[in-house]
Amino acid sequence: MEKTLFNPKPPAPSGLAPSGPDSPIDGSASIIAAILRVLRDGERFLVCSHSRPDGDAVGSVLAMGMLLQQMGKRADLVTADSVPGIYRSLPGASGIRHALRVHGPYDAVILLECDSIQRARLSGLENFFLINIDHHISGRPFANLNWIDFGAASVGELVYRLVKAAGATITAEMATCLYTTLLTDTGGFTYGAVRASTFAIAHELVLAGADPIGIARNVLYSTSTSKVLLLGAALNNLKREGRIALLWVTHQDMIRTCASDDDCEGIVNVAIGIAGVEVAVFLRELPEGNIRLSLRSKGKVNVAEIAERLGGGGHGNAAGCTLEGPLARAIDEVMTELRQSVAAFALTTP
Ligand SMILES: [Mn+2]
Repeated sequence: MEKTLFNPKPPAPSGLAPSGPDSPIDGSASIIAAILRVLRDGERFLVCSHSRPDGDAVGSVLAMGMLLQQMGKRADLVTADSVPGIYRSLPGASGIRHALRVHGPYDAVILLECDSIQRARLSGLENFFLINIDHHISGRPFANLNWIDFGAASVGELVYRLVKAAGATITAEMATCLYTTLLTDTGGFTYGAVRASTFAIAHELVLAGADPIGIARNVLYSTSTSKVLLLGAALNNLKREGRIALLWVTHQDMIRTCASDDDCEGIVNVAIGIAGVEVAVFLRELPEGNIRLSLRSKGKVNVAEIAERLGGGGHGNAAGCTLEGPLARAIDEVMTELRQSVAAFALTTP
């Protein structure tokens, strides 16, 4: 199989970026055409995303499934982990299966938001023609077709552009899924690759039937009691050192508060929300003793670089990695990296 490589250009400075949701912002027309050719020629597809799927993963998998359905194709939607509770009310969410192995036959597998095959945690993927659509800085051209655009606010934005290019209809159900990807990947339009075109797309999605208040209520105001209790445990461990904020929970905290994996999502955002903090990290002790880290930045420190040095990846504003325990050692390791990054930032800041 021939490997087609697409090299993303860095996004244009926001003041110079063409406006409007349909404007090609990165010369992506040829890769979109190549992807659509594969979709039109094939009959049966697998759509998947990373393990522990977030709002962008779930929303973009569902919208891609709806596009394929409109094109008269068969699409299996699969993730390695089940859909988090707050996204289960999305149209079609009950149709996402969770499995650890896929069989096919498939004409192509579409991987959304994955920087490698391994990120999907689904065995058997390597046997198929792979299409990779991603917007992470850590994105890699590992597939047969690669569309990596780190100027996109969400992978859902890229699916939106594919839907438009295919001449398909943005249904109310599709609009709801795509709007959710924008809302969640930008923290409610407050960080990430938010620009004028993000709002133009959101505008079109609301016109198409996405309910911004209902979606915000489902996604942002549906916190479980166990998550609030876990947040309390994390806040008890909050430490501040200059522009760095750090908080953590032990496995014992997880058991005591009856917290699930989902309940850890977003705790780091409380720490990055503190005035004067530029970079924040949330550490969680896993049952087997490893430590999962979530890093956030307000934009001056690139946490993707820090996460990559520690064996992980992500965006400049939001990244993650897993370190060996015990907790105290992982804290030392990440704090050494964070102090260096913040010191480098201070040198270049008046
Ligand atoms: Mn995303």
